[in-house]
Amino acid sequence: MTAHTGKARLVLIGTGGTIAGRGGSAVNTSAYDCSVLGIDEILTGLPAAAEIADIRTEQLFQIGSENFGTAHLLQLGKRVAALLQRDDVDGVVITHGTDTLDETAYFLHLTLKSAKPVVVVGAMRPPSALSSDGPLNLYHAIVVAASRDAHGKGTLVVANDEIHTARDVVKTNTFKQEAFRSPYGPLGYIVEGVPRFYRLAARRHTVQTEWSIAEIHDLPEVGIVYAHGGMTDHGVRAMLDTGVRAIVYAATGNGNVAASVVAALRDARSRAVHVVRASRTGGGVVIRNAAQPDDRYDWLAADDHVPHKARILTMLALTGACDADALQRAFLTY
Ligand code: DAS
Repeated sequence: MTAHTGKARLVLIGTGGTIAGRGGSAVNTSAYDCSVLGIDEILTGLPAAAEIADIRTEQLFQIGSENFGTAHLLQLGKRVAALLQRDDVDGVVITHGTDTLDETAYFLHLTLKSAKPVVVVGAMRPPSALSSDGPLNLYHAIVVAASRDAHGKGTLVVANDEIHTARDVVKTNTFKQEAFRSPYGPLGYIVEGVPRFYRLAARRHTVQTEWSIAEIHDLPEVGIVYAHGGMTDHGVRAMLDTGVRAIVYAATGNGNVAASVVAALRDARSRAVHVVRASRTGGGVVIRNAAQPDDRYDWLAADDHVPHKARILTMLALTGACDADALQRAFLTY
């Protein structure tokens, strides 16, 4: 970067998504082409950002986030970590598709070893649409990443004037602008271009976790099986044949497992595949040994992690000690 102007020095990484999308007309708020605008083009449409920070851009990917795989997580994490190590980088903003934005943000939250702000941001409407949320979300993300107040708070997600911790935030709607919600509420707001924090994430993150992106070269495969009425064991048995290291069972209610599936999930353990009971409800906790005898079956309870966040945490936990006690501890620590 060039001479320091005194403003925060940020790197803006583009990865695609609706925030980089374009519709045929201004009324295409839900049907449009994703991942077509380059990150420079997006930033050019937001001249106010230059008043806040000195911003350098990088186009890392140009894909819908439904196509993010573990290789993308690793490549993005390693790039962000390398940038955060530099003295001339004060923070990083990542533009991202909204579909799996919460998963990527949680992965970074658990693996980056820096207190510098990292903000992940997307949009529910492309910049070409009437009342697009893209420009304001991005402006707010830049404002947050440039703020001293955002230091040490882990990876943050900014949407709809709100600042969320990556641990809690979940995409909860297919098309509405208020799609991103945290079960315990946001950490703060951005009001008139100024971040205001009101609370902190209680669980460990970034510099306090046992994982460093620098040391992770591969992630084990973990699958999710979604429970429903009339459940059979077909999904679990098919997944067992794929060689997964763990299955997150997106159970009904508070982690109930249909009698028709119990034997297949017990077979999983006899094949050294871990079983994580999470809930498909999207809220609340799954308590160890409550709905199912986890001690007896050697299964795990996901606490309040939604199934797709439980998958991220399980993949990371499996890069270290693989015994069930260590995995269960991870769900209660992070
Ligand atoms: N295609 C989806 C994605 O990239 C759309 C979005 O960004 O909202 O996640």
